[in-house]
Amino acid sequence: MKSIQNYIDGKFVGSERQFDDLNPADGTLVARVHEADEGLVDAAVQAARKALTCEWGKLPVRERAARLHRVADAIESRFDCFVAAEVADTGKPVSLASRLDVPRAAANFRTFADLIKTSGIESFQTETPDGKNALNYAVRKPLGVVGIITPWNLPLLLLTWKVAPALACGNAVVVKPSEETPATATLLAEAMQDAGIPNGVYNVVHGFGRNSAGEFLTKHPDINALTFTGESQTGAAIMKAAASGVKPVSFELGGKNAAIVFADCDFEDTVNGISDAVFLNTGQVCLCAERVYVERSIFERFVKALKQKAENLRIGSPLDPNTQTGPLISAQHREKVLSYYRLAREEGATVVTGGGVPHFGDSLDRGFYVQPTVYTGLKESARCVKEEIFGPVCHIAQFDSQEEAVAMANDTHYGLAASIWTANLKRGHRVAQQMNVGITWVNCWFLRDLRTPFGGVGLSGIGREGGMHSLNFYSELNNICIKL
Ligand code: NAD
Ligand code: 6OD
Repeated sequence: MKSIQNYIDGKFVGSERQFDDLNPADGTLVARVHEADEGLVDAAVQAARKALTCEWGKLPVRERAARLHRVADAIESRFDCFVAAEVADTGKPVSLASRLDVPRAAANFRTFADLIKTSGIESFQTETPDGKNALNYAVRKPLGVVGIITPWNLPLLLLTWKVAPALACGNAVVVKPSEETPATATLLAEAMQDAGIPNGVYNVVHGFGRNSAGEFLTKHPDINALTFTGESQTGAAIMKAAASGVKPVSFELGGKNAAIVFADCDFEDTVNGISDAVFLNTGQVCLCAERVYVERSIFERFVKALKQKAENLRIGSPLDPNTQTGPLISAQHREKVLSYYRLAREEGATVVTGGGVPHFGDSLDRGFYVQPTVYTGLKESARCVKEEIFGPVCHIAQFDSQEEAVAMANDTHYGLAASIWTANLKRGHRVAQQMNVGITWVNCWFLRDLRTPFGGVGLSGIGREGGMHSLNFYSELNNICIKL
């Protein structure tokens, strides 16, 4: 049986306590995972502290950047291993892991390696009271040891999104991947070794949240900053832990994202775009649109078209290159999604399509699949319209005016992403600027430029990462003022 170990100070480290890593497509055992206890988490933090004072902390920026490019090379040279590990852990289709997750992991390292070499810092010539001048400039320094905690939906993509800028800024990291998807974080350790990243710079501890590696890491006094992607409630617990040491936090949390479809949109492109926005990764992307608002004159046509898209999605084995939709991550998460499918009916929804579990007649029946689902007819106050479901499901409502659409889209405690679909770009700009979110797409969805700010407002997060925003989070600026 395969085993997945912690990675501490350049060594793979086992532990007595282990837990199962299951394949969501059929419930089979992928590996036994070694859970880090408090002692191992401490060893990882101390290894990271030591690494800061050794070779890594002294490397010139261009050499650090070169090594991060080598990490990207190492990911690319192990492409098939990363894809296979991500597919087995998450159940996502092999086509998706190959075109999104693994290429993005390499791109994350390349982007921040290049950015750290070319980024400047502000400077000011300052007039002084005695009629002379002073020069102010800032220098960028690492934060120290960064604790990184990540979820299961895009495990490698989201982990490297934080590891790459943290290392580019000269920090050492201790990462705690989701207990559901531990494999690629440990595989990344091998890429780090190939790339000549010194021992202790990248450490992995496996385990759960409360009373396990996640909590041990967030409470550790020698962590200098915490960056987290996951549920809003978990973010609140981590914030409490960070508060005692007044540690900086960066949070990318949940969403209940809206899409607004105007009657003048390019109909076919929009149906394709919304279908992706609702169903990609079986709806397990924080940016997915669970609320779709469609202008009344095209409402019926749109509902029919999205129903057809949902019913035509090829659900099946993640290993089949033609599969478009895999299972949900776990039996527990499937129960959560199915509880919302039941609730939608109780709340008076019209089931346009789906609402249940598909049947395959083979081993996939032991997997955690649900049907892609579309609802209409719910009140805006319904729990299914207010709460994040995180499955392949959306509710479609109609609107008559732009103001009404904007008001409904913004009526949420979340504020991660929105998308606007219209041929009228003036309106696209106007509506986009009224969205209370961190990211708005017009006539597209999840189109990423890694230099742009990424994050959410309200329950969707604190701070922004991406480009300079990442460099600013993962470093401290020391402003130096020189009287001339
Ligand atoms: P989760 O919050 O349950 O778990 C995320 C990570 O936190 C896991 O590694 C888990 O072990 C750890 N954790 C849990 N409790 C902890 C605690 N008390 N202390 C320390 N660590 C703890 O989230 P999930 O179910 O893995 O992921 C799905 C959620 O993530 C959804 O809400 C989704 O919207 C959100 N998400 C947000 C973004 C974003 O960029 N905004 C991206 C991906 C996922
Ligand atoms: O693309 C990214 O950088 C990013 N953080 C995506 C998050 C997706 C959420 O599931």
